[in-house]
Amino acid sequence: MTASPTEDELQAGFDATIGRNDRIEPRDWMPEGYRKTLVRQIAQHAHSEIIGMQPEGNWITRAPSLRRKAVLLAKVQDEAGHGLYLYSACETLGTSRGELTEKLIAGAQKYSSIFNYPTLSFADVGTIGWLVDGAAICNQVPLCRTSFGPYGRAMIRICKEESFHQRQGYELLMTMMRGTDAQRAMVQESVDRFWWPALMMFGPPDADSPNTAQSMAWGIKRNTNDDLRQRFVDMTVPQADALGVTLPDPDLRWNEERGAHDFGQPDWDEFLQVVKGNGPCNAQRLAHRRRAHEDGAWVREAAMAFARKSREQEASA
Ligand code: BYC
Repeated sequence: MTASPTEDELQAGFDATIGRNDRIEPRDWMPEGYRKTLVRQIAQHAHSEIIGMQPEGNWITRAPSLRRKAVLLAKVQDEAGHGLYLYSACETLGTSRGELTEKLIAGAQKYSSIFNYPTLSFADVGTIGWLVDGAAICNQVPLCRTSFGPYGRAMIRICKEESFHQRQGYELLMTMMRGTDAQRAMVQESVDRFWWPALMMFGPPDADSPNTAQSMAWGIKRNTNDDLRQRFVDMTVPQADALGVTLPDPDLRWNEERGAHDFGQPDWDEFLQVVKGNGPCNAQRLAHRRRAHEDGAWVREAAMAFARKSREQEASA
């Protein structure tokens, strides 16, 4: 008979797996802090996908053509799918989707700050695709190599779909920029409102990010918040030039020495307020999510009853 491994041996095995850049799988031993950090990040990510359906969903009934409506419907539906993959990844860590949803609607778990801003014009649908999905791609491509298997595998499919979302947003904006002066002005006004909140999506500056160091040591995060923000700015500036829009940052310029753009800082006080629940749409987003959850109670009950009956029928057959 072999003795069960000690806590130190289990920790050493975990450290060795992380050190080799191999994946941790749900059946593997993991430190409680690692599990907790993953549940926190993946749940926030899942909630962002689900809450993120609201600002765009706002335009489904008013999309200007059947084609735009079909594209937008498909995109919003994709976001629901992303939420489900991520809740499933969380379930492999022992936390149910129901539990996480309860925490979200009680305001006890976060979701991305970006979805607390309103979508005031149809151009916002394009800007969200271009800037918000663009930022999401920058942040999420490295997460395909995250150390926890189910999270990394979910991210592969999500990133493929986000790339498609980004292109549809860019194509929408390009079409508007080739239209009338009023359409061009609508795009510029939308970009002016979304630029700074998009930069905030990457999280606080590294110096103020309490979780980054440990998450990087565990291979959960592969890059720091500031690195990814820089990557996003460098990727987006030439796209803005091609579109013919101005990014609303007087400090934005190419730095030859660094081989990267210098840029200004978002208003971090505003970020903190939005994360604390005081953004322009926080109350509206949570109220809507809470209502949808309550309205869906009968669907969940019916599905559970159906599953129970199917099991009983199978057992008696
Ligand atoms: N908004 O120590 P830090 C999408 C919180 S979905 C709100 O740097 P971490 C899409 C942070 O949680 C986009 N809260 O944290 C969907 C922490 O609070 P707690 C979502 C934020 O985790 C539909 C505290 O601030 N993407 O793109 O190391 C349609 C300190 O921060 C934010 C993901 O979730 C924020 N922006 O790094 C279209 C990606 N930033 O929990 C598009 C996965 C920070 O300690 N997540 N906080 O109380 C990540 O990569 C990381 O969690 C973050 C933050 C980079 C976001």
